[in-house]
Amino acid sequence: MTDTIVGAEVFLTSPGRNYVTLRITTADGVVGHGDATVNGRELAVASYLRDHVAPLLVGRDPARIEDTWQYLYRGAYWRRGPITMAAIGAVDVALWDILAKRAGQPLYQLLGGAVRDRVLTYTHASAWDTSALLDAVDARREQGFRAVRAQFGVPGLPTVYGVHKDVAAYEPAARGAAPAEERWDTSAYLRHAPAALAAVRDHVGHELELLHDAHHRLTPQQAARLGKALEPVDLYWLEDVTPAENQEALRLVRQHTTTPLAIGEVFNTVFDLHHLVTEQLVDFVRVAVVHAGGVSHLRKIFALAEAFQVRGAPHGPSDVSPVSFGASVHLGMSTHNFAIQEYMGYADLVHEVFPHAWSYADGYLHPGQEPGVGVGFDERLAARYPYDPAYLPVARRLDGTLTDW
Ligand code: GCO
Ligand code: MG
Repeated sequence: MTDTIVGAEVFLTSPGRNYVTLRITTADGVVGHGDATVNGRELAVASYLRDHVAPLLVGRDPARIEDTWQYLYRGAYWRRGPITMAAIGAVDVALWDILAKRAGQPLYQLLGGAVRDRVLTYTHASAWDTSALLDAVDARREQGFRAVRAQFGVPGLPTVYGVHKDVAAYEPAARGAAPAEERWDTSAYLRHAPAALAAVRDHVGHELELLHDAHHRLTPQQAARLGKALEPVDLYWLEDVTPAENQEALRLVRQHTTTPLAIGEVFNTVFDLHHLVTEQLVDFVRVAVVHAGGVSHLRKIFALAEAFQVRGAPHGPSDVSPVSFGASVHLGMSTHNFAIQEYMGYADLVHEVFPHAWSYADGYLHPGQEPGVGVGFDERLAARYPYDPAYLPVARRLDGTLTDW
């Protein structure tokens, strides 16, 4: 018997930070959840879903996941881009959630079953100066993490991506009606980064995997120099060296360094990265379930990558909600070329608003055995924390020119 979608509701909540959640309900009373959070643009994607997508879902068969995906993607005409793809991603994950619940199986079983026992994860360690950074990395090792991303302050700069001077927990979006302004100087960063990362490697020895995020700020030539300088540090990856628009930039970087490269958290479709994959210009693609059209499209991206020995490693900051994070862990469980899942972690309240079956232990994640994605949404608790405007910072060079944050 086919089921029918009878409702699609959108919820905005801010249990410490903003999330956009979609709930799809079927005539048989099955409920599926999806995440549509786009950090700093939450209202736009909520309206896209409420005003343009929800009315089209009612009456459709929830099991026709691929057809619904194509309908929303091709049917919009103005396709691709973060808002459209996050909206489609939320619908896609909610429909996979419904399908797996109806089957009485955790999602990974429907995606081909487990190819591993558990999913390797990495988390963040950051501190303004090197000695505090070593302590921060040690604290992550004590929590069992086998891979850690290290970010540090840069002498002469008041602020740096990934590091708060005064508090240990880093959250890039700040509350308020307009973005904060930061200062940036790539030369100062390039002078400092190799020594800072070498100090971390010396401290931890060779057992721990180390990662670093350059957050889109370098020219191809600067990126090549940094990659080369970091070769002795033996990074698991160097992330987002150049801005997203220019796939060709990575050719030059690749010619000059064997440091593994990761990119993709701001990419939304396979078309944003197919040259990077087919020419083997990167080692890891970091596209997130939420920002790239959900489980259906991310599977296609990873399938393309598999043919070229490129591995999947989805974005998992606090602005990816526990719903799409859970879906990502199911993909990790069932996708052969899935390498590692970023896990920035969530405030306690976020775990309460989104009770979940996925779990962390000893450096690894597991999606759990609950039917579906295994992530709920406590609507009443969420309603106590209404949307609260917050923005990612913008960055200016020392002369005041706006640059990539
Ligand atoms: C990462 C990212 C994040 C982003 C954030 C923006 O690697 O986790 O770079 O920290 O900056 O998700 O919303
Ligand atoms: Mg990043």
